[in-house]
Amino acid sequence: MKILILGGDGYLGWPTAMNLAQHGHEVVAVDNYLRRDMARNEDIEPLYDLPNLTERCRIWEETGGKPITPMIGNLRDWTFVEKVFQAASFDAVIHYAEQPSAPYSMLNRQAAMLTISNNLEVTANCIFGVREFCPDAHVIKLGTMGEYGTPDIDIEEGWITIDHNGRSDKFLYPRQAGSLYHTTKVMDTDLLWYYVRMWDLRVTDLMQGPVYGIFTDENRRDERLLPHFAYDELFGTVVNRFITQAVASYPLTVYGKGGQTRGYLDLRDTLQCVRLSLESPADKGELRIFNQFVETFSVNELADRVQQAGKRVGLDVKIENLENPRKEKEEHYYNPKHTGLLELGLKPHYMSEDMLVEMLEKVKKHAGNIDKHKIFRNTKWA
Ligand code: USQ
Repeated sequence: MKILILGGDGYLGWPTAMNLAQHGHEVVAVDNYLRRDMARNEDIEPLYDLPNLTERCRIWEETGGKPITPMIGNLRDWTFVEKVFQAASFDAVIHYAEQPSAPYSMLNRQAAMLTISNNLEVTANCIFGVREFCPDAHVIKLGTMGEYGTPDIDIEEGWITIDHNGRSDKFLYPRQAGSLYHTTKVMDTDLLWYYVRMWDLRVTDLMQGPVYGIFTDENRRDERLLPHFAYDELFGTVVNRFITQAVASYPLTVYGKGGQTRGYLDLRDTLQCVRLSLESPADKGELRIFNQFVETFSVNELADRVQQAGKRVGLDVKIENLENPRKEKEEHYYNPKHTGLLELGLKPHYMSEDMLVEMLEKVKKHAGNIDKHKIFRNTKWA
């Protein structure tokens, strides 16, 4: 298939590009380095430096990978969007090109506006690009489990049938996001659903939980092919942060009571889920929704697992319950369904101690780059 990846430089975009190229697909990867620029502007360094997207495509090909074509530009700019969509007649468009951080979106008005404008404009441009240049293409949109929030009832896979006053109809499952970032993802879903109804687009919306991990089948051959690895409060997801904190002898930053429960997955499973969705596309006029995670953990459980894994590499990991900078439920019911991707053939990589130990060992090699001041900045959400 000819595949367009929007946001091809990111933590998920770059591993996806390599994985799909390796599986024989023709890949064009687009990015404007928004994520790198935002981090630089906030004085945040990643754990290790990485070459830019164009360089990484070159290194990938030099080390035996099948070609990935990079395109650098801003997808909010329609002239650039036209150029991108004219690069090939695409069978699928994978849309990751968003400001991806919940804490960043809560920083201040400017960060909020960037999140709203970027995420909604790029999603709209993606929809208009597909409609104009490849109306049969399958759009795979990275959504988030955070769209549902933490309701006190079971979370369905995207849709719910409601019986009301003796009549019944099917609706998008109620969404009540906990951050502005997550709210823009709710709005993305609404935009996509609207244009699925208007223009018969074919769309898969992947409601993904927090991802962890570094290694994939494609990046072990060369350090420069690794994904971005963030450990700071704004861009690091919780498991990657805890691993780094363990290495830096910084007590694991459990927010509040630590009962916050989410559905987690290994980076390698993101790649599987996207590829499985791609290879069995949604129908025309269908908004298909999958809940994309493999197992649920509370923050306390994650901290305990990292502490245990730390023992194996000689680390005495401490855990600290900090006053929660976020406004979220710290003890709650959480039972989201997630059978759709398993039915498509997903073979989960469950969180193992071996995997955590491998991450700890990798991060240890870069321990000299960890800046402890960047771990916790206490940005209040409310
Ligand atoms: N947490 C801590 N300590 C920390 C960091 C986080 O206790 O040092 C807690 C948070 O309060 C939260 C949970 O861990 O309850 C997960 O936080 P996270 O930062 O790993 O994930 P989140 O901010 O929700 O966002 C991440 C990705 C986002 C994606 C989302 C999926 O950055 O792009 O959409 O995971 S989900 O959480 O299911 O909405």
